[in-house]
Amino acid sequence: MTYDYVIVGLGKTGISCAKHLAKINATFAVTDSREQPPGLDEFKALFPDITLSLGKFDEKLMLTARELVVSQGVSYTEPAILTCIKQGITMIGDIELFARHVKAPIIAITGSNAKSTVTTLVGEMVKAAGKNGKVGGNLGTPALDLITESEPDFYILEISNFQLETTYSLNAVVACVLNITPDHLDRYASFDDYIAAKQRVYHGCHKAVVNRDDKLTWLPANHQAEAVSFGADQPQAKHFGLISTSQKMSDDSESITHTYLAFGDEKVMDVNDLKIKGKHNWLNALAALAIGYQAGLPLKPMLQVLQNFTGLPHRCEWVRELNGVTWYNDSKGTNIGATVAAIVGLGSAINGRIILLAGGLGKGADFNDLQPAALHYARYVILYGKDAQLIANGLGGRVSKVFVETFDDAVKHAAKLAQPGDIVLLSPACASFDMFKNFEHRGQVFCELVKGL
Ligand code: UMA
Ligand code: ADP
Repeated sequence: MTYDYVIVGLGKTGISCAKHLAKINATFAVTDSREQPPGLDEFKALFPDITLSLGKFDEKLMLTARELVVSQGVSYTEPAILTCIKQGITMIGDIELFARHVKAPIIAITGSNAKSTVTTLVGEMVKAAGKNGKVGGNLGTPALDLITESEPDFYILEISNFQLETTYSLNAVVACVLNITPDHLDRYASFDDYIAAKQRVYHGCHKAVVNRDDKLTWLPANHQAEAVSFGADQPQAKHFGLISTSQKMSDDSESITHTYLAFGDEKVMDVNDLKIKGKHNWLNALAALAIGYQAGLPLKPMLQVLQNFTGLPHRCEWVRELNGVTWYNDSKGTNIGATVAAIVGLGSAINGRIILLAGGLGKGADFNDLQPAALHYARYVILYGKDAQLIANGLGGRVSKVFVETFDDAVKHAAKLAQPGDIVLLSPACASFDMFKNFEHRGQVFCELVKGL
């Protein structure tokens, strides 16, 4: 028996691929290295007669496929997958299946951090402009689950670097790399390979949005697409940036500085009118405006979205004020770039200091990169989980740190160490899978513990 496709991995991605392939009457089988993959019950209910091989990657089965559809959480260096590639079997992912099938324009957003925040913002802006937009991808709803009989005006997809590796036909109408800082180094031979994966989002794109302050996000030199940039400095005409003005107060030497989101030399919004806080979120707002602008959306409705957007759960999410201490849940801070942004974004806006909770799976990161922000803003760093010692080594001797056994102890210790005016920030700079189901689960447990203080 041979199959059009063999799906590798039966999590959210695998299930969405099975449903799609059934809908287009393709023949397929499924394999997952686990005996009890998350999608098992749903799959058996939907596809009782489809071949399912569990407990290991079934190489024999995979070799009967015309194409492998590999879930992004499965490393493409798995021996069974490499054997198939050597036999000339194409390896694709869910985004490739999606791109081959849909007609409506795709807005594709990637980057080391801010993907979900900006993708959500652009989705809201498309709707505020009176257009029909469907939002999904790495953000949560698998891309294939967005497909229905009627096509929307736009698909707005958050795409991870793993998904980009197996995508060839994206041809996005607007493509954006928000920022690039090291992450997932346990799955890439080098940082260059990680950058190359991100850059794939620009393949065949009509228009691009790039980060002026991060050369790694810029279009390849010979690329034809028209690029609009966002950045922290004053923008040229038709680009997005920040304009700061300082007004001398009447008598004393004091002067107050106002910062605005700007489009060319036009000040379009005071950053204090944003509900999402921190300079990194000013840049996210600018990125969303630039992407919406490239998609042809009018400015006004986009600015209204920015005035109302309170941010996503687990991204520098305000949790509680207790005894003059403010608690924030930044559980989606799963790499050092994110945690540095959260520390600086929140730390620079308070007189107190930050008590940082960090730990979990370090994914091969170099925690020296966390030291400058921790030295400047942290009163203590409370460390837990598998790579706590690795983080401690990176932080060096001058950062005050405390090791705790359990996550519960981490929260209790933070409550003891924090002083009025301080912030306690969960931004682990690590993946959560050593102690939790995922980053959402980690954030939920944190919020429950904080509310229980
Ligand atoms: N796994 C096995 N054996 C298998 C298949 C999977 O052990 O045969 C394990 C792997 O450890 C893997 C985990 O299962 O890490 C999840 O793999 P998956 O690709 O099946 O996960 P899905 O449930 O399909 O969810 C994935 C993304 N999760 C991961 O890549 C871990 C979800 O993004 C995404 O919403 C979903 O696809 C739909 O696109 C989350 C994520 O953490 C937010 N993404 C990573 C990130 O943002 O850093 C890339
Ligand atoms: P992603 O989907 O890429 O993980 P999110 O919007 O979920 O992005 O944010 C993930 C983390 O990155 C959050 O912890 C947030 O504090 C941090 N973050 C948000 N915006 C930025 C930015 N512009 N630069 C660096 N880190 C950021």
